[in-house]
Amino acid sequence: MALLQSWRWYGPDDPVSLQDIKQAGAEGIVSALHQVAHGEIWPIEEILERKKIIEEAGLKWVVVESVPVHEEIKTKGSQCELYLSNYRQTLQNLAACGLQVVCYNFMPVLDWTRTKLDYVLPNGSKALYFDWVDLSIFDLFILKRENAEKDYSEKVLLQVEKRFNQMTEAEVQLLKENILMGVPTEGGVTLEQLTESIEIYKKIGFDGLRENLAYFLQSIMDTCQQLNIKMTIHPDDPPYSILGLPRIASSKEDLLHIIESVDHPSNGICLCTGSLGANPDNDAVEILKAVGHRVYFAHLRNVQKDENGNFYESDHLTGDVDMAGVMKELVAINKQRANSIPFRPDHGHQMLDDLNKVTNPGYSAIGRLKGLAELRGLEMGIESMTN
Ligand code: DNO
Repeated sequence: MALLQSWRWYGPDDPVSLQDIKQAGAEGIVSALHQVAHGEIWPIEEILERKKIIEEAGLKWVVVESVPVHEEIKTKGSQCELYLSNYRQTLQNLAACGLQVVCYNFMPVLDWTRTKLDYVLPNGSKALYFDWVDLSIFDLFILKRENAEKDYSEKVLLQVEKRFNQMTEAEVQLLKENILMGVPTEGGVTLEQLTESIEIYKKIGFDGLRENLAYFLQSIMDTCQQLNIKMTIHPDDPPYSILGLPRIASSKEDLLHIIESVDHPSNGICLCTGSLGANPDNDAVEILKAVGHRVYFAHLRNVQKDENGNFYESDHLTGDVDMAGVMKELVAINKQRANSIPFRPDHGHQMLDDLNKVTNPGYSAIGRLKGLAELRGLEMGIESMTN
């Protein structure tokens, strides 16, 4: 039984069509109802409608990515119980439609963060990029967070002012938009909202956020068990605390803590090799070995870091992540499963014809097609050598 080759589809407005996805050779679709406001119950009719569109194209909706966790739950605010009850109802509606693998994250306010969405590689294709100096420019001069300079190395601080002074107004504006963007199609946050949230999370801190995650998981585990739903937490991307916000899913220790603190088979992990790989202390193979029994979904992507910790998203097979090692382990874990583990080529370079198109950052067709093709070949090669 091979891994389930999957593909993220943002829905009918995604510039990449279901037919494109079929041509890329994926079978499974990873999708979400991005039109539903965070925290609201996903209506059964809308889930069924999305499912029908996918099935009519000859594909299968295999993972829901994401059912966003409302900030009231993450911060355990006064409306927390209401949003927990909504979350459970959404899970019930999804299961009623046959959807049983759900991805989510517990990153405060911001989802994944990059400072540049069009980093040009030597071959002319474009990649997503994260740069600490740019992040500190945002933090110090745009967000103007109190005591922000304490969170950056001397090396970064030495460059920040000079680079900021050389930036045009348009470049500053773009940096701000990139960082505040969040998930495309779901809308980002404003500077004011971010500042407010930073204050709230300051009080919650690392331990408080861990407790809030455990509370969330405890509140939904019975529902998951009844419905046979597997929750998969997405690691922090990048795997660091940024802008003074705590992050609790960044390392092997964090992920082990998460699955042990609420020790239930439905409390699972989405192994995102690119997210984890951005920290030199993380070894994706070692992490997979430690938490593999709870991995129900994988994002396969690679990153190339420089000596200052900045990174760009590299080709799927080359970069700091030992993708062959990850695949070997994933293939072995998959063999012990009743259902194939879905994986998707996570992100891809904007290349060839896609350079002339507007697509969701990281989610153009051709770069992901290339990634999927390489990963599929890698899996097949590993399978043939182990059989
Ligand atoms: C980025 C994605 C993330 C992911 C969420 C899961 O490309 O991997 O936005 O979907 O963090 O909740």
